[in-house]
Amino acid sequence: MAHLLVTGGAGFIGANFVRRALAAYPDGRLTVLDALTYAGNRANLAEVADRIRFVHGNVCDADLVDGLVRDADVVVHFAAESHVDYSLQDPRPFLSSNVEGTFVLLEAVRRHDRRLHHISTDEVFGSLPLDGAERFTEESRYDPSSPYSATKAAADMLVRAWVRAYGVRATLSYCTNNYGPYQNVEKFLPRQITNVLRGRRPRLYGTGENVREWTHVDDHNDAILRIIADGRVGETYLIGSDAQWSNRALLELTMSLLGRPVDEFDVVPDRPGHDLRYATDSTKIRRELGWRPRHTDLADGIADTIDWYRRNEWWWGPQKDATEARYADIGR
Ligand code: NAD
Ligand code: TDX
Repeated sequence: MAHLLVTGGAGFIGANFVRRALAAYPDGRLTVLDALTYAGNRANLAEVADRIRFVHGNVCDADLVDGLVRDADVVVHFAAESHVDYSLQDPRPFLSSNVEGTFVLLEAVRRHDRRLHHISTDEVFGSLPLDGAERFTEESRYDPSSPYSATKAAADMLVRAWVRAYGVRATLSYCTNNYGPYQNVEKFLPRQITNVLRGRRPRLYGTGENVREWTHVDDHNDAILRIIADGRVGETYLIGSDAQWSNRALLELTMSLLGRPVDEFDVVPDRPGHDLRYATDSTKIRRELGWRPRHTDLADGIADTIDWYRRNEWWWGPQKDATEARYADIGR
């Protein structure tokens, strides 16, 4: 395998990607660049620490990035500020990491003519009406609702322009909501699971009717490996499992899997600008690259995830109080 440079490889999806890429290519070389923000944790890579080079640094550091990109063949760009609620509270780090960081990386990739895969999100397409069968496609119009999704959209626009203007060899993918091990306790499922494990009540925003499509992190990462291997340069790919659930229904499922009464949660004030529904049509990657989600039973996937959080309180425990204190500040 080529030498991979993985930005954001100490975060949730990036660290799962690193393990998956090394399992798929046991002789591969892999370098991780990660700033170790509150969301990055070297413990996420402990099992593979002796098989990778870990560089503690920022994607906005042009000199550092230039040298790392020069030494790599393929760059997989996960590094980003990723939490919508925090972006509403303080957008600045999102502009720097998500927009400027992508710019710095693109310039290095352009100088050294390296292959880039850029990780985006279905959130850049905004909100679908709750009632209706419409789904996002690769042709959907960008219409972001939060500072997070606006900065992800801006980064995508830079990547698309660098492909057209400079012939940069890049692909982009837009995945739906991920779940699985090592997800930060700020996100919906880990927050609710760890609340219950700590004897606290889960917190549902607003009516809870908002719909998200849940894709297992390993399915997302398998799709990325397919795109790196066989994706067409300049193309964009949606990645989604089709498992669309309202937050309320998903919370009830999670409560029952935790062995708790399904209505034992609090309703809290809604997120401003809360997108109503995300749903994707991922026909393109299925047809062109033969990708399929393997985790097709969401209840099974969540049961495994609950089990992981039960067994790994050493991992999430230290973050939990600070995360809930931050939520208390914003009243959610
Ligand atoms: P995460 O917050 O768990 O991890 C982000 C990682 O990036 C952390 O390790 C952090 O330290 C690092 N990072 C942040 N800013 C950096 C910078 N300036 N320089 C270097 N490293 C930096 O996020 P995640 O959930 O793993 O998401 C990874 C990527 O996938 C993001 O680009 C996100 O937009 C995208 N995405 C996430 C989801 C999801 O459901 N979580 C879905 C679709 C797309
Ligand atoms: O406590 C909560 N209660 C609640 O009802 C939290 C944390 C969230 N929610 C709702 C908001 C959303 O409708 O649950 C849904 C999921 O929330 P998040 O986990 O914050 O995810 P979301 O805002 O949908 O964005 C996620 O998917 C796309 C990731 O955080 C992004 O990084 C990714 O791009």
